[in-house]
Amino acid sequence: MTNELNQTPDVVNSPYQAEVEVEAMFPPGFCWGVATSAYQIEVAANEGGRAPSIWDTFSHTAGKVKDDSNGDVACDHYHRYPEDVESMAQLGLDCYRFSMSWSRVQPLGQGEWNEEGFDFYSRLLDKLEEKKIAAHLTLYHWDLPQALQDKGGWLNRDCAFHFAHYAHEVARRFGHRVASIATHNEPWCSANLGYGNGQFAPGVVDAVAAIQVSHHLLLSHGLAIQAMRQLDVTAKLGIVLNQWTAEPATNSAADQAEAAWEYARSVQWFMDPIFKGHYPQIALDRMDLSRFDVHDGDMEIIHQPLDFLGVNYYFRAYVSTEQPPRQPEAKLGVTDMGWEIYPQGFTHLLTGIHREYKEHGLPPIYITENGVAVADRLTAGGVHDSARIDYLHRHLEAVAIAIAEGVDIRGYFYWSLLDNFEWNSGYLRRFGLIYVDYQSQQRIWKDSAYWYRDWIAAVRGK
Ligand code: IFM
Repeated sequence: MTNELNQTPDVVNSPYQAEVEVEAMFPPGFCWGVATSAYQIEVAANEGGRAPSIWDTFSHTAGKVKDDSNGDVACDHYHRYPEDVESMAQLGLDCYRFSMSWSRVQPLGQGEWNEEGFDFYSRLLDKLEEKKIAAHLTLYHWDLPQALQDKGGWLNRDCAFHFAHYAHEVARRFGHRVASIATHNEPWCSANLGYGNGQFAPGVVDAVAAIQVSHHLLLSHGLAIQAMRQLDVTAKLGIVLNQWTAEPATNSAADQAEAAWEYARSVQWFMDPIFKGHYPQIALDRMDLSRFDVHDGDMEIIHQPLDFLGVNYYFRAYVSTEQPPRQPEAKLGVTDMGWEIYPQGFTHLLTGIHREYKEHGLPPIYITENGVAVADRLTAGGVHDSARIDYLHRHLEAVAIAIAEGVDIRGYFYWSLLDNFEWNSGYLRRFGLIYVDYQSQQRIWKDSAYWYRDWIAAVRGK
């Protein structure tokens, strides 16, 4: 893996010099967008018949969120969505990725549907249609109805079947109004942060449970795709995975083996079942899958043809077995999340999955998330976030190189439109192109928003 990686052009040394060429490397019809999620922006926690999700419970538990905040109001997008869609139109976006709050449309996660909840999403879609912005809907961005958690959540196999039922109903209502439906956002996080280290809701710390949960999430994905396919919807169907390359710190056999294992348990753990119909061999060699509840036929259910794959990229994994572990040089620095800025990894990742899965039904890829947290400061003159512009430019360049190397990438969604509730970091981290003053709910365009608008216009002008 290392040798192949080293052959990819070095993004660190090339940004800006080839600006015109890079812009021209995006094919006609490439879709430019932004992404958000329900709990992070909507939330109007107690309005419109919405019931609590696991994130309401978690964020209201003392000590779970760094600034002791919650998503009760967040960006008040539930009321301000017309203004937010207006901003998207002014940015010149083709597409918008958002998630549906399951407990808004089905408060208990099974049984009764909440019409008021569906009405909200219908009004949002009306507004997007009016502005000719294609809607890309994610069914699950981590906010499981609390009522299902009370029955065991994703550790309970039944949850997968409830999810498929929910997917079917959403597709029945909106499957002809949205451009795509993704089943899950970043199931790696739901399993490993929700159940592995407990940093995210529901806050369970149990490595074995995390593996069982990841299997149920994959199963729910397969069941949901099957359920939605029955409806003959026009929406493209897929899943969104967060991915990274795992790069060994040295050429030592130990580092190389550990990097291969890291890649297997994060990227291939989800990709192999979906595209190859089995868990990665290296994981099967290291783990005793018979300890887990995997039924005959599950892998066939998970292994459904997809119309698209969503890839979220933020950083690489730098793998060192030395003690203390070697740290990456971080030539481009780290973000406000403490994540290394490493655009080369983006190209490596995309070309790598293309190579590995193209013979296994890999569909067109959308970059469904990529973005940066910056310690933005609002001044009288605005928000001068040159670091975000630099990040964006370098990562778009990395995507362009992957396209030039033959990867079929159809769109890019910046994370995120607005500053928002950054999970266990609360409101301490800002990813938005648009600054949110949480006291007044005023939205202020950062320099990066103007830059992204002009970038999109320039690409279209080619
Ligand atoms: O804010 C999150 C998003 O919800 C999922 N992907 C990563 C983002 C930044 O941490």
